[in-house]
Amino acid sequence: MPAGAAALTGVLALAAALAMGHLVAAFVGIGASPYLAVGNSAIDLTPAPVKDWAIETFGSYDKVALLGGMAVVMVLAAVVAGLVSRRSALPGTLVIAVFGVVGGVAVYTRPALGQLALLAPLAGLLAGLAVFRWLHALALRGVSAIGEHEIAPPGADTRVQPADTANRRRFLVGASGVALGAGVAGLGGQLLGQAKNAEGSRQAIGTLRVADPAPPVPDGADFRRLGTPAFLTPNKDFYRVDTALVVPQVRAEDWSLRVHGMVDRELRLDYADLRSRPLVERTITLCCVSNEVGGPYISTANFIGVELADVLAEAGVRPGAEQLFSTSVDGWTCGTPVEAALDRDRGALLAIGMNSEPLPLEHGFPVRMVVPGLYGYVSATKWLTDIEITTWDARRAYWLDRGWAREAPVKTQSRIDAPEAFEKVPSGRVTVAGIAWAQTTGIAKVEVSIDDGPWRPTELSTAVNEDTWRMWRIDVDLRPGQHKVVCRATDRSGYTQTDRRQPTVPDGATGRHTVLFEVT
Ligand SMILES: Nc1nc2c(c(=O)[nH]1)N[C@H]1C(S)=C(S)[C@@H](COP(=O)(O)O)O[C@H]1N2
Ligand SMILES: [Mo]
Repeated sequence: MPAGAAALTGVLALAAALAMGHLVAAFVGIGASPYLAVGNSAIDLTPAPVKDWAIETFGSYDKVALLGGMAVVMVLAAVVAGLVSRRSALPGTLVIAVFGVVGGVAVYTRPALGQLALLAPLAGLLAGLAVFRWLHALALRGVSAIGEHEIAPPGADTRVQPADTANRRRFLVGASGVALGAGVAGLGGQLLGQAKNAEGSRQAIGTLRVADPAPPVPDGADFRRLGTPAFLTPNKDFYRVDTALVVPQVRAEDWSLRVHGMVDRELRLDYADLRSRPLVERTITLCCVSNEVGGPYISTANFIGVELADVLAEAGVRPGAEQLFSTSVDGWTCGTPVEAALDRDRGALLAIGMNSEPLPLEHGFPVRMVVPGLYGYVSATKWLTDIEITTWDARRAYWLDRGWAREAPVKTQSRIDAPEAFEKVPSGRVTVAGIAWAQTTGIAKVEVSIDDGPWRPTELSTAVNEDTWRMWRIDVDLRPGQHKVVCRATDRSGYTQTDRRQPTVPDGATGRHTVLFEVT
């Protein structure tokens, strides 16, 4: 096959693969575009000095430079893949497969993309393979015609020449078709993706001006050097629980909230409206009803938003209303007791910010609910779009039909973070540390029992507020061997967490966290 046709075959297969991947990504989340995902992974994997150099050299064009550089490298690789496939399609097929795997891995390892995101690199891979094999076959057909022509005695067969031209034309028509198709698919993906580009919308929001900031978290609020979590959970580490396979993409500009049902005035709020109200910031610990005793589904953030009670007062909640039935853009629903939402002491928020940033997409951008003291599934609707004030009988929220309780206040609990289960620690003085929480009440004390011995009080971290977790620690002298530690929290109402074990269904696990470890 002529070198030109071979190179063109490689390049067009690449174009088809990237364009198809980009188009499918417009539907499953533009971050799944193999081109962008590889680019994003490249950014993450680039050593800091190189990154700094790129930013210094290219300024705000650093990403354009990266994507351009990637394009050059990929086109060169595609040309080579085409050239080494002049006899057989196998080498090029292998190169495309490798590209496909790289794209797939890049998409798979991107944070905040669901499994469906893999459809994009998969579609790209299939398109690349199909185009490559098809154009390759077309190009080879032209060649076999030329071959016949060359071995035929001169002047013996003049009809070969038209056949050769016809095959060449067929290849060129096919190649143009692929180029056009790839162009349309790529552009279509780009336009569709931009139209739904929630991350772009989020980036454009800028700083949220908070009228009433949360008090700074004091130094002694955590024992992170002893193994507890940091008091404020960084957004990227904040636990995530939801039913969304693909993170819903809502641009702030397109968002609105309808508040209706048993109200005097139906409200419709948009993002600009919400943002222009006096914003408050509250430090709140959120946790999930699916958290096992000792489990990880608990985190703390500074949430920024407007008072839910203010919005409800504006709408005028009618007597007899029992639940706030909220719905997210992806159809998930949640029922929150009206008293909890109206209770100003509790301080529920329509949150638009988290740890000084606009909400991250996976935590509900543009707007979510946060109600201190209630498990997330009855209070913390992400990607919120509708609140209906109604009765318990009129509406049933998502998890109710799946065995979970209608009302689910957070249970007083505690967890051991250090030592870890089955950890080997050096003998002598051993530090045991962990967290405890009793939202809306506050932690009064945490005790531990070592090897079934007496309960011993632990030192508590500086309290931040009653809606947040509190850290605890104690030093114990232990002989070498196996040891067991159990913890229990008592809240400010005087209640000590029960040792009765109950599973997470229907309204949250109970029991006491126990850790076995070894002193060596
Ligand atoms: N739209 C939507 N909101 C949701 C959920 C969901 O599945 N969909 N899950 C809820 C549950 S069960 C919890 S525990 C919290 C978790 O919030 P996070 O992912 O920001 O930590 O979100 C709540 N809000
Ligand atoms: Mo949850």
